[in-house]
Amino acid sequence: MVVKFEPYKPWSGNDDNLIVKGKIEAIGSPTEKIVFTSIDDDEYGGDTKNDGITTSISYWNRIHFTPEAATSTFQNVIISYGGLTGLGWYPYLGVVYVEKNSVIFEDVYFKNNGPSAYTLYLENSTSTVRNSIFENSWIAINIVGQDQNVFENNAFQNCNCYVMKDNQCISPISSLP
Ligand SMILES: [Ca+2]
Repeated sequence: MVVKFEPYKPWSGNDDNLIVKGKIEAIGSPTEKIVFTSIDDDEYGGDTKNDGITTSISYWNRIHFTPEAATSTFQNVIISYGGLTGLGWYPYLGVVYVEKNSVIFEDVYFKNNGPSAYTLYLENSTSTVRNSIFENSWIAINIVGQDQNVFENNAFQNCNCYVMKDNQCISPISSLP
């Protein structure tokens, strides 16, 4: 299954492309992944806009798990081209924003999300991130507030910072601007 999002429209008053107050059970398989991506991403689901090979891909913004949501699961999922391309001009909360909640990420391939900021934003979160890959991200995981998250066996490729906590990059230790 492929879910494609329209481009994010700044200042539209609608920053969440998908707001979760219930539960998402996105459970794919190793051979049939569930994909969340941009409408411009012709790699999955074909040329949705029927405009040929798209060279400039517009980013959608984010999936937001609100405090009232139940525990959700992403398993064998690809999440691509979310987030924002600009940094510092707008509150940035990642491609998946978990707010006072618990989400299980297992075998999730996060790629090309938020080249200027975060991919996964965990605020007072009790989430699990396991066997997942983060590729082409500025800050792969940002932890804010209480940290009762579990991280196991994740890989990071071409990320400036793997894990940031309380505005400090804790893995790897690096000097962020
Ligand atoms: Ca296209």
